[in-house]
Amino acid sequence: MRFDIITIFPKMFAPVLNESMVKRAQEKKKVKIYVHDLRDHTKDKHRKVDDRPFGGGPGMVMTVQPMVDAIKKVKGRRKVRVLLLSPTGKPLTQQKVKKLAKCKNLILVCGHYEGIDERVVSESIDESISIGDYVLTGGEIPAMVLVDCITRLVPGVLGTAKSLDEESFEQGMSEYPHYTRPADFRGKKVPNVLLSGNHFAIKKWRKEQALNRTKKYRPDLLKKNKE
Ligand code: 4GX
Repeated sequence: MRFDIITIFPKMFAPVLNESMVKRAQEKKKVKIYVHDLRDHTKDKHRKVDDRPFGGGPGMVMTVQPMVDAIKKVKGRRKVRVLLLSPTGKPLTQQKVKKLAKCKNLILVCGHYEGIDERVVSESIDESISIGDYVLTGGEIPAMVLVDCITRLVPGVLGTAKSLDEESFEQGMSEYPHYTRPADFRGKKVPNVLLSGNHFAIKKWRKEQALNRTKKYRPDLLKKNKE
C-alpha cells in the first residue's frame, strides 16, 4: 500500500506517522508514505495557494492550479484513487476502510480554509471522505486517521490477525471491559468471573457486558445490525 499526501503543512505528518504501528508497517515495507508540499507546485514567487471566493463571502478558497498540477505530478502513470478529506464527504466507516485497504495507491488531498475550488473536485478527485460531523481546521488530521485505520488492515501489519467474525462483532457492538494484573488495585477488584477459568461463563459475561454498553451508548449500532 502506498499513500501520497498533498498538504500545505507537510511537517505535521512525521511525528504521528513515524511512531507506533504505522512506523513498524513502514519499516516492514508493508506501507509507503510520501508527503508532498502543495506550495512546491505553485508558479508565483509568493507560493500562493488560496484566493478570495467568487460571489463574495467569508474566508479563502484553495486555487485550482497548484492542486491539479500536484495531483497530476504525484499520480504519474500509476493507477491511483484520489481522495479529498472534507466535512461534506462520505462518512468514514470500518466498512469503507476495508474497501479502501484493497487499493494499491491512494492520494490524500488535504484542504484548508473554506475549501477548494470545485473544478479541482470535478477534475481530479475520485471521492470525498469525512471522518465525522465536526469541523476541523484542515484535512491533515483526517488524512492521518485514514492512513492509520487503513494501515492496520494491510496484511502482515497486525501481529495477530483478528478473524473476520471478531471484526464484525467488534463493529456491531462496543467492546467488553478489559482487565489485567493486579486482580486487586487498591481495593478495586477485577470481576470474579474473569478469574474463574470458566471460559464459557467468561464468554457469556463479555457478550452481556458488550451488549449493555452498546444499548447505553450506541443504540444506533444495534438497529444497524438488524437491517
Ligand atoms: N472530515 N475539515 C477540510 C477544508 C475543506 C473544506 C471543504 C475541502 C473541502 C473534515 C472532516 C473537516 C475542515 C477538513 C475543512 N477542504 N475533513 N477543511 N470533519 O472538518 O474530513
